[in-house]
Amino acid sequence: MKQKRTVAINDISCMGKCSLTVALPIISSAGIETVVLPTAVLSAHTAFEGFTFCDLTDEMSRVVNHWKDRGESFDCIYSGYLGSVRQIELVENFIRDFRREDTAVVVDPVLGDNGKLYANFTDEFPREMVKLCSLADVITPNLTEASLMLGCEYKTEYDEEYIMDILKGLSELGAKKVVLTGVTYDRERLGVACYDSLTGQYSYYAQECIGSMFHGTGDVWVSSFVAAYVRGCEFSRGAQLATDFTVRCIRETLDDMDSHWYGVKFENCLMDFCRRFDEE
Ligand code: PXL
Repeated sequence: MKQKRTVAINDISCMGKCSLTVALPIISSAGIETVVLPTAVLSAHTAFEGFTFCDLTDEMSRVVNHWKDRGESFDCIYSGYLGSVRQIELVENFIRDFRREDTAVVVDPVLGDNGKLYANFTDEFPREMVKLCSLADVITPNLTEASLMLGCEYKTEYDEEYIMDILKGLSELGAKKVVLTGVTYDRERLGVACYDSLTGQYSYYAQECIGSMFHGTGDVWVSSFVAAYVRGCEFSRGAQLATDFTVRCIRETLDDMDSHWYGVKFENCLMDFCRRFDEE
């Protein structure tokens, strides 16, 4: 049987467990070939003081041209952390060049968290990200990224009607399916709100909220969602599996937060994760 193949476009934070160092093992563990297109190399992710950063935009163009010459193709194109407007444009062209009719394009519009744009991004960055999202089949913003892209106020108190408006607003940017992550209606349960604009279907899936902030969990969530989606899970079912997996990874880390402050122990949960697919 032909093996499914995803390309993950993201940075390599050499230490700290986010972006490619979680995408590669998680998507591979589901039996999917994971080709990588690194956008930058950092000594560690940006929560580590004194991190180094090497931009790879020029090298990305050379890598992409090689693949184009060879006529390579992908069942899924997944993009995450992008470092510049030029890189966003490069990914837009990548999608145009490599997308087949049955290619799933998943864009995680990494822009910020807790109501704030990440420090290294300019104000024009969200506008450019909107253009990239318009080419996607699925987008997976958190509420900060949604408000930055829609140009609306970031709220921490809201109801289902508000989330529905946000989901519809995001789908009007062009992506057919939207998953809004980090949604809580009561502060006790935290989860994801899904909207499929083709069927009009809305769903919400949440798990018990585990207080503090965990680095890299957005990337763990999207990587496991991509794995499930490429394995053929229905959109909202994929979002549920990804939520369950992310929560398991967080629980696995709780007893060791002092030494493991920078990421979650997803490694211990991979075996169970791939077994889930055989049960589906
Ligand atoms: O998890 C998102 C992410 C990806 N890549 C780098 C980051 C972050 C979040 O801070 O710093 C380099």
